[in-house]
Amino acid sequence: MAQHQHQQKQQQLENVLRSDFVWGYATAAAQIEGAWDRDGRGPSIWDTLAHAGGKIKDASTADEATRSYDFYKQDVALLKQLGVTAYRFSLSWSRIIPLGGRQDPVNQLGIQFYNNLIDELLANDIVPFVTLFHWDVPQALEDRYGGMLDQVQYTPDFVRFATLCFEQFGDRVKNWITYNEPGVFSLAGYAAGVHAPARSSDRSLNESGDSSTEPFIVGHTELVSHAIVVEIYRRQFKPVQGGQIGITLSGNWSEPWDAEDERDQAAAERTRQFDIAWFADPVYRTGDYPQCMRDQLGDRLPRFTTEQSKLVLGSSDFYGMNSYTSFYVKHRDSSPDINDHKGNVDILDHNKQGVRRGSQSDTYWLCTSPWGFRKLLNWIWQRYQVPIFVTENGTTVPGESKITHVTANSLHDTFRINFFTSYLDALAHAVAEDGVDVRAYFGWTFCDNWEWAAGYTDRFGVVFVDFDTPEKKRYVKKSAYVVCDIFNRLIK
Ligand code: PNW
Repeated sequence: MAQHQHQQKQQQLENVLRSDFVWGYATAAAQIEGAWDRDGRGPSIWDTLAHAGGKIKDASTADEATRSYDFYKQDVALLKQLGVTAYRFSLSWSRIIPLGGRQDPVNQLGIQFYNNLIDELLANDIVPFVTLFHWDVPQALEDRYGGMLDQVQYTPDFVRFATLCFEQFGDRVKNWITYNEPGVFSLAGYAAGVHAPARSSDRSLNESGDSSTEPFIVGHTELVSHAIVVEIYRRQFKPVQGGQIGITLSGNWSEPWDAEDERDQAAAERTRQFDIAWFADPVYRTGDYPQCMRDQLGDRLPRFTTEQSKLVLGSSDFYGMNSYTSFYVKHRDSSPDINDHKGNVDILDHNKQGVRRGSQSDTYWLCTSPWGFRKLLNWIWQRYQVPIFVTENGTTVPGESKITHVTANSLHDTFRINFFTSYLDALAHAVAEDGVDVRAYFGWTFCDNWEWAAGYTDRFGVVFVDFDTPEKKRYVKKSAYVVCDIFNRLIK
């Protein structure tokens, strides 16, 4: 009951989003393509992790996933049917360069696949938003030099991959995202050790790694290589191709546990900075990490050279914003643990008054909390002052993970409808009443897919996928139609 205290009765807004506002759904190559070893594709660190066993909840792999490699035409037709004006997807680096490195051969069949997909989207008037990196480092680079832990060796390899993509696809792709969620990639892969490449300090969980240093090294590699790629795009490609390029950051809203307690207010702000400003301050504001991170982490946080700092500052044409939920944050009196990455706080589901952050989804960290989404849009806009593209936002539905075969009931996803309705309402109010500049929105995700370490158990799609059928049959859920109606009402 208490959670409803967050919800206020608000008028239904109309025509508040720009007439050129684009919307659609986002996906990632590793989660949908399948065809993991077909037509010359090399393995990524996620193929290795899944095949090794023991790390994926349902012991599944992404070998087939939703088979969008085979069914991309049907998927584009379905996207069209759902009314979208844009589609965000990522490129599988090891499909394009199977071994990943700057001297390694290019796989023409990989290039061909993405050419086909891009052409199919354009033929249907759907604008492609292309992410270069969505967590799938080529395994060969991990084996050669430890992937992103080696900034010196990794960077020219990523630069070559990115440059090849601009050359091959940039005549038609005008919206580029370098990295998806550098923070989640670093923390889940190198601190918690639950994502590829599965490293952490916890020897009961992972063979190697150091949760106190590696996430920050990897984050630094991502920021610096992102900035180098953006500089190349702006100098060599943008003058001819005329597109835009940026980065997508994850971030949830942190609310003080006791709104009256200055220590909790400071703790919540510190957590926002560890969560978001870690990457956003260098890129949009100062060219350096936040002071509170330097204070807590000292020399474990890498330093930018003067040249790197100049390159990183201003290196994104827009703010790519992935956000799902909100948390309550309480200060701690103890000194921070060496493996802390959140600013030495307790992260809680309820505030001091016992109000819950929102209704629980099927995903342990995700509750419906649109009240925080509006606050977060405002915080980002005020701190960084660049146009916001919401590049991911969505939810699973309680109980949906237990459904394997489609039923009429499983397509009536009321919980997801409430999620999208309330978040889009919050977004519309942030634009119309708070003056936040939001220009794009992508729901996560198009169809149920391989949800990383959760395997096929977490269904984030607005399209249901029957994974037991050979053709991974798709069924549209009701939320897909509701989202389309909402944008028809909101866009001028
Ligand atoms: C994102 N969190 O990851 C990824 O970009 C997607 O590939 C993924 O499928 C989707 O969200 C749903 O999980 C996140 O803990 C993982 O706040 C965790 C969090 C946020 C985003």
